[in-house]
Amino acid sequence: MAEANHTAVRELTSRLVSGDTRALARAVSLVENAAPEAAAILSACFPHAGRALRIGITGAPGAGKSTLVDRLVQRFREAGRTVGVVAVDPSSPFTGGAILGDRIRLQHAAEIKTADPGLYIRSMATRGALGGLASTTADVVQVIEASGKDIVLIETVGVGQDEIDIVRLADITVVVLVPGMGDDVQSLKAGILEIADLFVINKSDREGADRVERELRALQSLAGAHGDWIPPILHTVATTGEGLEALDAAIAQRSAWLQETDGLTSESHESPKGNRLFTRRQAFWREHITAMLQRALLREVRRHGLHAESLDAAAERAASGEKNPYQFVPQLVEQTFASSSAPVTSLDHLGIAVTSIAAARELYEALGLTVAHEEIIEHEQVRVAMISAGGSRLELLEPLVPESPVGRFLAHRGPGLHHIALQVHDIAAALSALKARGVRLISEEVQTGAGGHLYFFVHPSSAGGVLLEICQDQGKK
Ligand SMILES: Nc1nc2c(ncn2[C@@H]2O[C@H](COP(=O)(O)OP(=O)(O)OP(=O)(O)O)[C@@H](O)[C@H]2O)c(=O)[nH]1
Ligand SMILES: [Mg+2]
Repeated sequence: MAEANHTAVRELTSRLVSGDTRALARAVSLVENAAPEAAAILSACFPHAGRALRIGITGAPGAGKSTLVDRLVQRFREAGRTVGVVAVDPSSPFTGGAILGDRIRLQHAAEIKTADPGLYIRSMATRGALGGLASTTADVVQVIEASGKDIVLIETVGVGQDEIDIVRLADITVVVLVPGMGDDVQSLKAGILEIADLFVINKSDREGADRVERELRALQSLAGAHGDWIPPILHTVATTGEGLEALDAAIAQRSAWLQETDGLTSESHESPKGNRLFTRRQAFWREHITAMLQRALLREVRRHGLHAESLDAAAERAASGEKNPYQFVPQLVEQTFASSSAPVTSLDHLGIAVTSIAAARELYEALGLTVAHEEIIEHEQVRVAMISAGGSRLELLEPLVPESPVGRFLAHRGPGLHHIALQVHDIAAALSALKARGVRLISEEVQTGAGGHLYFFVHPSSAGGVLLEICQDQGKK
């Protein structure tokens, strides 16, 4: 099964790397939906990604972003450059415009079918995915890049932190403004102003474009130092294509600027390590790796106790005051790390066959050890007494009848070490791993013992002459 998946992923990625649009579309869907194959797909795409120029286009709803993207795509394609487009959460129809001659409404995540193999257009609408929209978009861009596109355009509606995070993954961020915003320029999210590498005042056929520019310049001068790039302000009319040549040129200029060394590093000019693009990509990866880590850790915590249902239960108990989240969150974290640090947590106990527990326990009690509990296990016809010994335990076993397994052991070998019990995190995995190695087992299934305790036994002939019990850790007791 896992093997089949592995082969399927390899096939899919090799098809997408060689430019197969259907394979690309399928891989993007799997990644967007966080399918089980997503990690393997991304990993296989990584060596082929990172070569495209990423251009982020953000701005208020209806500012003309899609119309601009459409124009840019046309120009890039005419120049022979291949293009991928990701429209995140489009609220208005994506204009296939000049490319398709039609306006197409994208309600949900979907592809726009283009006859041009050098162009791939995708809309995304995945909100609330584990790890966030920005992280998912970054992954989708990786996959599109791996398909060999020269340029990836990312369109987002610039209203919130999500969008700021998304365009930050771009190498060049274009912020689109429109006349008639009036004082709105003042209220533009500070974040948006800071991330802009280029400002485009679209719909410059309308009145007030100059005023927007004046306000923008005032804000820019207020903001003070810019480093050595002052974001240019361009005027466009996306519907007619006016100003697009200048925008194209400004993008090229910014792109060339990114290839230069930033003067801060001592790396040689030839080394990509010294250039600004590298610095920008490094900042991107720093953020993306952090997001990936958060996602991976959350997944791990969920595997170790915080399932979706128990999150609801925990929330309910926190709201009712029954459970203190400031205590249980650190506990959950500790539990996750304690149990994921090694495949075997500890030696759970040593089982010792005795003729009389009453007689045997005296010795341990004289040593100051306490007998935790004593009970009868009916189906094994044995009485057991557990003695805590540091982090581990001793289990005294007294047969109830001579024909019981422990009774027969005593008859053959006399009192002494009967078995060793190791604790594992995943008993089912341990069982199948041993089965796969042809290890001789006492029973082929996991057994349930007293108090729901899960265990199975490995035959001494496969375990160096000692009967070996494998049991599931049940969280520290
Ligand atoms: N007058 C004028 N209209 C424009 C211009 N650019 C775009 N439009 C129109 O503005 C409307 C919105 O354009 P879109 O390109 O869909 O805008 P958008 O920013 O992608 O919109 P969302 O994706 O919904 O945020 C459409 O009716 C366009 O035809 C322009 O330069 N001048
Ligand atoms: Mg749009």
